[in-house]
Amino acid sequence: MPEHRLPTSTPAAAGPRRHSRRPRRRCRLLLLPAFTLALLSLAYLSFSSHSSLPLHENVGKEMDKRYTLNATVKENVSMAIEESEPFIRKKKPHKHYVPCEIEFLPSVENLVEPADYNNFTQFSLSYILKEEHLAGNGSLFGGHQSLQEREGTYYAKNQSLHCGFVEGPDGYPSSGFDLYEHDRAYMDTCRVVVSSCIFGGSDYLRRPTKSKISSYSKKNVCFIMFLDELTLATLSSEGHVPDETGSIGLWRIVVVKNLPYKDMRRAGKVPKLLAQRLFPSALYSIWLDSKLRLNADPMLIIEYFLWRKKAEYAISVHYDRTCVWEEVLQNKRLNKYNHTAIDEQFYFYQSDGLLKFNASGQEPLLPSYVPEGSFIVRAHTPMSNLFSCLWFNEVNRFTSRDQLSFTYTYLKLRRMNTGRNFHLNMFKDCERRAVAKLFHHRTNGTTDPPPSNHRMDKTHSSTPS
Ligand SMILES: *[C@@H]1O[C@H](CO)[C@@H](O)[C@H](O)[C@H]1NC(C)=O
Ligand SMILES: *[C@@H]1O[C@H](CO)[C@@H](O)[C@H](O)[C@H]1NC(C)=O
Ligand SMILES: *[C@@H]1O[C@H](CO)[C@@H](O)[C@H](O)[C@H]1NC(C)=O
Ligand SMILES: *[C@@H]1O[C@H](CO)[C@@H](O)[C@H](O)[C@H]1NC(C)=O
Ligand SMILES: *[C@@H]1O[C@H](CO)[C@@H](O)[C@H](O)[C@H]1NC(C)=O
Ligand SMILES: *[C@@H]1O[C@H](CO)[C@@H](O)[C@H](O)[C@H]1NC(C)=O
Ligand SMILES: *[C@@H]1O[C@H](CO)[C@@H](O)[C@H](O)[C@H]1NC(C)=O
Ligand SMILES: CC(=O)N[C@H]1CO[C@H](CO)[C@@H](O)[C@@H]1O
Repeated sequence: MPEHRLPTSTPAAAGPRRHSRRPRRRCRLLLLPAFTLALLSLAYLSFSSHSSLPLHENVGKEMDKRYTLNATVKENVSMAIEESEPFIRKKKPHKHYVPCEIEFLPSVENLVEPADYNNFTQFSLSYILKEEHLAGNGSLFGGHQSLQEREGTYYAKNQSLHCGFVEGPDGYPSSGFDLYEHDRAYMDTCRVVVSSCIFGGSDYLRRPTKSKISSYSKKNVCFIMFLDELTLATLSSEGHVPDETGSIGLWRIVVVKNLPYKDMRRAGKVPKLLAQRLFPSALYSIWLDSKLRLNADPMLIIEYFLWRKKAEYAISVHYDRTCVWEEVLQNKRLNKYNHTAIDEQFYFYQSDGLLKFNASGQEPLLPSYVPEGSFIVRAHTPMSNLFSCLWFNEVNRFTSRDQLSFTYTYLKLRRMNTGRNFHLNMFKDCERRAVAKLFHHRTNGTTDPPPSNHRMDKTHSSTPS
């Protein structure tokens, strides 16, 4: 019988994180039975027909049906969606964004973390958990980091830095992102995580395509959907009520109380960028925006985007733009954010060396300076965790438009750590479309389902119209 193993290496960043030691030990105990079960089920699967693992079929075959919308509907939909795609689409009506074929492994069987994979830059990070002084720039949750402190955090070395979840002095109210103890205990056990969030009732719940998720992943991967109380109430009133295990389909619902920012988009950056803080035992995590439906197996995603590419962080390029200059213009054109604040951030970055994208050779080479951050795959290595903290700190200090700060953060990290690489895989947008299906955000103030020519979950037929 072939050998079946989980990625079992210990987290590379296992340094002196005071609060991760004990949970990890507990998590091993908890994982042991689950792991045995998984082995048994895999053994069973390898002797049964493989019909329950149709992981390789149809990936990338299906055209993105959005582009078959007729002109009238297109016009109306474009007013409702948050991302800037409709603007581009109107200008370039013939540009079609289609998924491409991804050569995933045929199944999760025999999946083993490659022996030479976890050979990344080593150092240990700890996080500032509490601040006594509350002066200076910044929110309480993000901490009050001076520019001088900020500069020091870019070095890939043993250090303690701000990375969200900062609390004030004793007796001070919580800085936010409060979770129930039972959810926190569950999250502490997760080794591989898929997560997403909906805050402010801004979206529908898109369930992962069950037929694409292996039973191995169903058992061993945590699927966590963070909701605020408003969104939970909205979804419940529409008939999507968590079952007795707190789940809706594969998603385990985790309610977040006391969001740390009034701006819901900024609050959404906490689970998006800080998986290493929320899941202290996790080795791998996958983030997807709520506008996406997961359409591939998480373990196969990790194999393809990280292991095979020897990468510790994977994010797709933007479908259209490559230069931060264009991104700034587009953000202003669509009034995404206070223009003055965008300019302050942009000028700051230029004064600290941000250049225009030049396809014919800048080191380090990147296919684009603008990411499409709705789908992120990462190994929780020291460099990857450091980058996530640095990126979050930019979003906390400047605008919440994380596409403006991604490349600056990456380039500065590289520049300040020559010879200590950060292995980034910036993959094609069409690959993102192959693993996650794109939907429109919910229209504010209505409970209309997405246009009817979008594919819907069968289980969503109860959505009110
Ligand atoms: C960094 O931390 C690791 C683990 O705690 C330790 O083994 C190592 O000696 C430290 N390195 C330096 C330069 O302090
Ligand atoms: C476009 O869609 C709308 C709404 O579904 C429909 O009323 C209209 O007839 C369609 N127009 C064309 C040209 O198909
Ligand atoms: C488009 O929106 C307008 C105004 O909101 C509405 O009157 C019209 O019926 C909508 N058309 C379609 C096809 O949904
Ligand atoms: C790890 O990386 C170092 C430096 O890049 C290299 O010398 C070494 O051979 C690598 N080890 C493995 C097991 O790949
Ligand atoms: C706070 O922000 C202002 C303007 O952005 C800046 O001039 C000042 O240096 C910052 N203070 C600290 C302590 O970082
Ligand atoms: C826009 O941002 C600037 C600089 O951060 C700030 O001074 C101004 O009050 C903001 N304007 C609005 C309307 O929020
Ligand atoms: C882009 O880089 C190439 C090669 O380094 C250089 O020759 C060219 O002038 C650069 N273009 C711009 C617009 O900076
Ligand atoms: C502009 C607008 O309609 N905003 C509304 C979006 O939805 C929230 C919550 O339902 C309302 O409070 C806003 O007024």
